Amino acid sequence: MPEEQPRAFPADFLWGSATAAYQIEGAAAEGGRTPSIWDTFSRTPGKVFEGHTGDVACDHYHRWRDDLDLMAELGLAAYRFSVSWTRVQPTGRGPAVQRGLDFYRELADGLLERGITPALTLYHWDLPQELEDAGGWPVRETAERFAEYAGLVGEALGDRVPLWTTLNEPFCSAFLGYGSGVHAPGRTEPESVLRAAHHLNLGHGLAVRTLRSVLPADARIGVTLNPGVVRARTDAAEDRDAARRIDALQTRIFTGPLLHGSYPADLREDTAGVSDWSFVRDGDEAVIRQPIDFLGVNYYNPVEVAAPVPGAAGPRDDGHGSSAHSPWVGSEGVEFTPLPGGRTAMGWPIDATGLTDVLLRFSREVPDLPLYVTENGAAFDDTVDAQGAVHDPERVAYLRGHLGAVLDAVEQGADVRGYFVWSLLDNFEWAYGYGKRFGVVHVDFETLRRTPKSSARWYAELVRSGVLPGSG
Ligand code: IFM
Repeated sequence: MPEEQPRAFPADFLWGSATAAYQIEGAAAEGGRTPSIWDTFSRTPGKVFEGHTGDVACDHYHRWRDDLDLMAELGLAAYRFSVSWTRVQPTGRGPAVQRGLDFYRELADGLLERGITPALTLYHWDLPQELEDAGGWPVRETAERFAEYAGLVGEALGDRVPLWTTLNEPFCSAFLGYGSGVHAPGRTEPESVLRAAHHLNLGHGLAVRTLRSVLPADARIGVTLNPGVVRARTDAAEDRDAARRIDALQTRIFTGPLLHGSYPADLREDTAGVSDWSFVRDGDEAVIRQPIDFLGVNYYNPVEVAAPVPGAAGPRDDGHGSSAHSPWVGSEGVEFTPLPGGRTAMGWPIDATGLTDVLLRFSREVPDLPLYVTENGAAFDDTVDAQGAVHDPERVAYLRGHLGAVLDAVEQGADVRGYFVWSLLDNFEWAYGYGKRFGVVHVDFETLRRTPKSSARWYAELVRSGVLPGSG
């Protein structure tokens, strides 16, 4: 292997870490918080690994000051966290609960006191259960409720949070929540997937409009997607068509209306057997296409697909968990082929080139829109050694490779403004419970003790120097 030289990041590059409310906070029944769809789902037998729930999680709700001190010790410049909707607005309707807002206000102040920029996400999958009982994201009113909630949080925190994200990975909310059912609320209804995707988009558009009316003029507002990096197994027309279909479902169903003001015609054709799309009303696409200030990109791995095999039952391994129900509505037969090479503990292939590709894609598609890598990281089976240390060289290698991929994109002209490692802490990894560890900081889920892994130290040095070390 040729020796790699050290490479510098742009001087004003924003370095951070990311988490999400249900994955770390715990205190599920404190401060007036009521159940979200993830509380209900995690209590449903068989849905989450070993019946784990977010009841305690990392107990960040009580330990947030220590967690902020840890971030400061690591020299992090930004922290991406999400607000638990039911902590702020328990029923998803009506006035806010002051205690809920105060928690996030104090958190933001604690960050600012430590010189860390707060980056707030409004929705990281924890829909109030009451709104799900009223129909959930497949129902239009949920979009309106989301905008109302965005306004409450915006009014309360607008003076101290400069970076705002409406949704995190709406693909997962719609396709895994209502299609394959591996995420909350666990429904398996093909048309609901498309309805949910539309109402998430609409909720984003309405929320951006509301936020613009309550936030200071210099607040920056964006959305975070997990766009698919979908490669065709061969150059054959059928395989390329399979890649086009999956790209439409994972990415363009969101970027179409969000960035360009309309749903792609091919997506509507592919799904014509599932829905007539009459839930899209005149004017909706214009509402969805609000000017935004940045696009957040979450990246973990690429996928490779091929044309449906006659008689085959659909995806072998689409990387989104196992279910008898395909999330790929209208394209259920597309085959996902396993990729060679290393894998993380999630079974996800390790291939950093996809991160360069996805950043360059958006840099070409929306050249004036700044990009942030709002999540990137890897789960490995970390263990604590006899000295109490956690050495995770695979994660260091993963991060090094992917940060090199970010630089490759920057050097080819992509306007990437920052990077948030997923995740600060080991946490509740959704249907995998506490069985998968993504943190750069180890959490002992018995004692809740935090131990920075060697990757945290490696990342801290990168943040300090702004230079990706060479391999020599
Ligand atoms: O843990 C999740 C996060 O909540 C959303 N993006 C992917 C991560 C790893 O699966």
